[in-house]
Amino acid sequence: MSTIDIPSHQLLERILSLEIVRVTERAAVAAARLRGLGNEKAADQAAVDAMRRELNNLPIRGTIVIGEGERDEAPMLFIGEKVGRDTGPQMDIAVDPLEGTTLCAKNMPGAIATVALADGGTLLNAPDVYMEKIAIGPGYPKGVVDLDAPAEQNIANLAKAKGVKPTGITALILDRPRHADLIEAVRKTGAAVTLITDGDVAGVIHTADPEDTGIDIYLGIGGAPEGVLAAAALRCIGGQMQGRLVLDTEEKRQRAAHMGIKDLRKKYTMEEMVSGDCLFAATGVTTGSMLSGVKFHPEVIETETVVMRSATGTVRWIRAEHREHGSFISAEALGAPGAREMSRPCPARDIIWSGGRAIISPVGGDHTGVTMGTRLGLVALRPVEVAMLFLSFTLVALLALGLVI
Ligand code: VTB
Repeated sequence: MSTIDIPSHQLLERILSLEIVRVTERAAVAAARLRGLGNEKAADQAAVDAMRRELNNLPIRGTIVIGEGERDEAPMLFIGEKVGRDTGPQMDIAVDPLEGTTLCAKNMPGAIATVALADGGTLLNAPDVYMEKIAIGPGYPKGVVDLDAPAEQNIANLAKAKGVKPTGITALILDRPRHADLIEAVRKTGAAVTLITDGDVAGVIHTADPEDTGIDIYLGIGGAPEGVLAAAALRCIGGQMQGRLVLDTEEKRQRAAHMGIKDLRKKYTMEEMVSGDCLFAATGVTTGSMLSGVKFHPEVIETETVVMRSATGTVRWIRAEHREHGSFISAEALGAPGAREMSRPCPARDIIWSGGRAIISPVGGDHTGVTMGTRLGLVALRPVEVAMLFLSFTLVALLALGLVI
């Protein structure tokens, strides 16, 4: 058997840029099975489990640097956890298996599964606190906006650099009471404000393509983990970003110090948050302005992923059709409603959920299903439909019997 020789310094760029897609795809599908069920925790847990499993398949010595929390509060993907096959390069990993848990639980647009891989020791070890953020896309002179400048100033500078009036600028801001003054200040300049309820990783990424997204600048306070992930993405596609941790209690300051942060008021540039080569990937869970959500069809699960490489700035949009459902966590394993009702063994079948329907797929793990459905091949049946079918068969049989007699 022939082997392909890839210099180790290209491993990250060449091999992992496709392997990483599987990581976010699996997490997205797992979370998507629980879309709209109002259970943020379950959806997040499903994504975490799936992502962790895939990360452990990668040929890397990985350390979770941005994760689900610190070890005692997060049993999996906690900060400091080692992942990968314990072979290959040392890598720092930032994960947000379900960015926008609320969006997923409410089946609202914009939930994603996301991950960033970077050379070991190059990602900011940020605690799970808030971060003040400002971000713009590529093509502007360095320093045209600044985290410490008033919003009015930033809008005016950006408008000038773009060659438009402030009315030609749109800022994206998380819709939170803490941003009331910021929103007012931006609107006073004549600039428009687009508000989002969650999902500021995608929010920051939007600034990279204002023509398409209509977003010129991201402003405001969001999660620090999301800040580092967004910085990784922007590092790949170009742009400017600054962030500062919000360490407003003694407990947070201690946590930050414990993680090696010396200057607690430091204003980080994008290059300081992600100081080496990195890869970023995100798969849509619910359809949003950046990515389509997971689609469950009878035979196929569809996903859409964006994967970016800082080394070359390549951005790949990968629309995948998955037929081997066995490699995804099944609905039943996740305790999706109704799964328990269908408890007859159905080897080599998987149940996928689509619009409240259990769909029995011809491939996959040894889960359970409606026997009738499996015999008919690839059909979607609700329990009530199975009962109707049974009744019809019985009626026909009785009629036939009557005719014979
Ligand atoms: C943002 C948003 C995330 O957290 O980072 C936000 O982008 C910040 O926290 O999707 P608050 O909700 O407390 O404002 C998320 O909403 C994820 O929880």
